[in-house]
Amino acid sequence: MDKHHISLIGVPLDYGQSRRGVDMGPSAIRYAGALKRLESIGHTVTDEGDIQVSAVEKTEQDTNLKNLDEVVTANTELAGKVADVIKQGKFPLVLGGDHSIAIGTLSGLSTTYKNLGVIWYDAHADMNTAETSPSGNIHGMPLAVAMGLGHERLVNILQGGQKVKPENVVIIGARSVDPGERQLIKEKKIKVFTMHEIDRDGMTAVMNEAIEYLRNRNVDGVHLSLDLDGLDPLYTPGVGTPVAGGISYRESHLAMEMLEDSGMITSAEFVEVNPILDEKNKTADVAVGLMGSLFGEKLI
Ligand code: B3U
Ligand code: MN
Ligand code: MN
Repeated sequence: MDKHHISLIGVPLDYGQSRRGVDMGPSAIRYAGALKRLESIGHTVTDEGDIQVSAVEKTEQDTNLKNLDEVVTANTELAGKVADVIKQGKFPLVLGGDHSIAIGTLSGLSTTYKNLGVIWYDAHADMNTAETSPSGNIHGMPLAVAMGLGHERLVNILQGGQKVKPENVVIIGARSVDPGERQLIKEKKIKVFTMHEIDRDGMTAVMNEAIEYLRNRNVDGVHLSLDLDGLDPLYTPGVGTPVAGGISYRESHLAMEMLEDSGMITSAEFVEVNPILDEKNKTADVAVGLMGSLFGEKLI
């Protein structure tokens, strides 16, 4: 995989949650200058355009897997696209869209990576299933699905079974975890750095430990799944489910720089940017800034 040849894939999907507007995330991130920013660092960038998502108005559904059909359709297409991009040796950089798109991204990645590491940068654990979800929103389920848990139509996208091993997952920034997720984290012994560890040990120690942990797992690639609500809503107000007390702007840049220095990241996605809830595209600007750090932009 050539980190210097990046493929941008937009996924204008908002069916994985209940607030409209996150489907405009890819446009907002492009508008904030993602392409130019990455090119200015010296990378070659191909914009693959957007995955097709039907724009039908949602109706209220009494189900614990809201908009399942739409989420499955878009993620199936995304998975195929991601699989193609890696086969061409390019770095997939996926722009959300709500976090349910990680289901497609990870399915696509699993065609090549057999021992993939995942860094889940998020206020939430996204490890619910239809049985444990308090909302029925699929964006709260993708990490469980990637581990092979959840509705079969989600688990079987592209190919059946587990796409990511629980012991290869590191969650960073968690501070809003549901009871069912907490149980699953314990059962699967997931490595989680909550805000407690970040406050107590500092981001440098947390990232060093996360990188070391994944190295010891002998992963054949590492996917960064970055939910902008991992940061404090002071910096990224344009997200559907903001949670106070989050990771700072500076800690996040440091984390991205340390991941770049580690040389281990082989794919990434930036999700949950909702321009309707945002203040002058601030959240998309932060996303693009973080991409700069992740792809090697230097301060001097
Ligand atoms: N855990 C809750 C809330 C949530 C998950 N992901 C986001 N919000 N962004 C749920 O609905 O599963
Ligand atoms: Mn998330
Ligand atoms: Mn989240």
